[in-house]
Amino acid sequence: MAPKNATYAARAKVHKNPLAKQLLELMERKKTNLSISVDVTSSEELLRIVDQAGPHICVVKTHIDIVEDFSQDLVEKLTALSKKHDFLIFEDRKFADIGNTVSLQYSSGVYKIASWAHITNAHAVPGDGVVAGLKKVGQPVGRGLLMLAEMSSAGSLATGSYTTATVEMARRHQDFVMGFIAQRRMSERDDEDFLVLTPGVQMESKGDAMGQQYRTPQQVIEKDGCDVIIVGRGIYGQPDKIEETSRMYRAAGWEAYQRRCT
Ligand code: 5BU
Repeated sequence: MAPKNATYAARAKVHKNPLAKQLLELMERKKTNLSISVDVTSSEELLRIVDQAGPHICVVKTHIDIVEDFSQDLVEKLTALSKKHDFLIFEDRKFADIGNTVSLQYSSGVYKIASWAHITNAHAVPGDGVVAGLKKVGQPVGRGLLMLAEMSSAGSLATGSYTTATVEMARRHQDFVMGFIAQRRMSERDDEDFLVLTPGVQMESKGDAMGQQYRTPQQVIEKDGCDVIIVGRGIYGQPDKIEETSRMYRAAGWEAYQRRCT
């Protein structure tokens, strides 16, 4: 892996995974390591939030199955916003079934996730077949996969040897797996460079009533060596201040990255 203090630009130059390279280039070009998680149930509200946060983010993370009025029009508009503001779309689907099933869940059904989400993620619990099933669908159309190596929630079972085995699984599929959802940097090896995208980030609160645990951008990026902060309620929780709050988290994330690089 590139040294902890390597810049996104330097890592982009040599990265072999196409989606990881694309994201690192985007982060450097736009000077942001902020991803917004837009967990709202209306298409109109989702698009409004994304349009306002758009200038400040590198990734929009969705849970498309919570949108009550989902339609193909939503994904077309979201895709148009991703071009307008230059960000990638990450559907936080957390696939966790046998390869044959996940390949159908990823390509088909109501959502046809692979047709619009640049990035998705999967649990390692089914074994390598889950990656094989997603790769079969996603790789030919240039998609990337994140493995869930750790979770932000209290009492998560994704720790210790499970996390280690997840990293091993990712190593076997580096042409498709671009990195991890985790709470810290996952590898110090200099022959690999997995991106780490980290949820459970907020500056105001330490957690919620259902086990979510928050850490600050400084802790996540500067101390624990993660690459992207994922912020949900910390931004969309104040619907009238989306632009302002996104700007603030973007600045906090980028300053933490710059301190890490020096
Ligand atoms: P929040 O509002 O910032 O707490 O939202 C966090 C988002 O990240 C939400 O969509 C979760 O589903 C997602 N998430 C998480 O919070 N923790 C995890 O470990 C993983 C995903 Br994986």
